[in-house]
Amino acid sequence: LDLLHDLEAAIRQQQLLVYYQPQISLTDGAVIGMEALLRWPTANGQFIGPDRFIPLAEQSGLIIELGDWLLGKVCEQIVSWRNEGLGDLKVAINVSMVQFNHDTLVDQLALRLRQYGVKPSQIEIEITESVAMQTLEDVIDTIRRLKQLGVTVSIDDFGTGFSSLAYLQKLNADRLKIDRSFIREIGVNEGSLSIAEMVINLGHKLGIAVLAEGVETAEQAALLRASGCDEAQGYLFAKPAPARMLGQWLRETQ
Ligand code: G
Ligand code: G
Ligand code: G
Ligand code: MN
Ligand code: NA
Repeated sequence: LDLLHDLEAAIRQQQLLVYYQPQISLTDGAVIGMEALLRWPTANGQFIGPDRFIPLAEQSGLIIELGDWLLGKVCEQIVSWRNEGLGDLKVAINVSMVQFNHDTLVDQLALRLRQYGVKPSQIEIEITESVAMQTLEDVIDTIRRLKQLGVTVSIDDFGTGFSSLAYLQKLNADRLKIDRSFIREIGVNEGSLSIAEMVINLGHKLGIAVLAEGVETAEQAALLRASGCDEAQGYLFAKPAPARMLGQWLRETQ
């Protein structure tokens, strides 16, 4: 309860930070987007991780306000990168179960996009496989409305849930993100690359792009590329960092 109080204060006082991590095409090395990741710095110079405060924000309902704040910040950043001559970058935003199920999600997005002059195609909504496995008709309908608005949708942490092929096809997502736990074991145990290959083939059969999360070594990237994986994200390319550092990284690498 104390932590929730602190979180409310931190949001009100604009103390939360948005870090960004690039997503890279394995075909040509181009940046296809950035994932926005929340950070809560504390007075002693350490961070409280989103794994701790997002569930708290969800239980209290604060997540709706926090999500709207993040969306505003991300739009502001997209405009700022554009003004710096870095082009129209795309940003992926994580949306939790409570946010995804809240009836204002699509309207909130439409409003912010218009307010900041950001194209809908510059936003991707990441939902976890567990969110995607709730009441089928509702999930399909929300994804349909998001796509109608023009934003894209990815399924995060893919492989940790139990979606079927038929189910995935109905969801009509734009991207599958292979969970980090499988990528970590590539080169260590045989089964992990097989699982990654199955997800890649599954995605491609359905016309969905596939991104590997948590790529840390050149060997992992090479094996994934050879297996037809479209995109990757991970420490090998860049760690999540504040926007100005990403701007610098973009100017140096692209
Ligand atoms: O960046 P890190 O590995 O610490 O993130 C831990 C978890 O927190 C990840 O599952 C990530 O999706 C989630 N997360 C990070 N930022 C946000 C956010 O803005 N909203 C939601 N709902 N989850 C987030
Ligand atoms: O063009 P289309 O919307 O079908 O593409 C969806 C995504 O699937 C693209 O981003 C593309 O990168 C990815 N993709 C990569 N390889 C293949 C493939 O062999 N077959 C299909 N259908 N899609 C692929
Ligand atoms: O669940 P989600 O995929 O949204 O969360 C991504 C999380 O993975 C973030 O917390 C981010 O900090 C972390 N991450 C990103 N790249 C790597 C990586 O290469 N290795 C590890 N261990 N974690 C990573
Ligand atoms: Mn994510
Ligand atoms: Na993930």
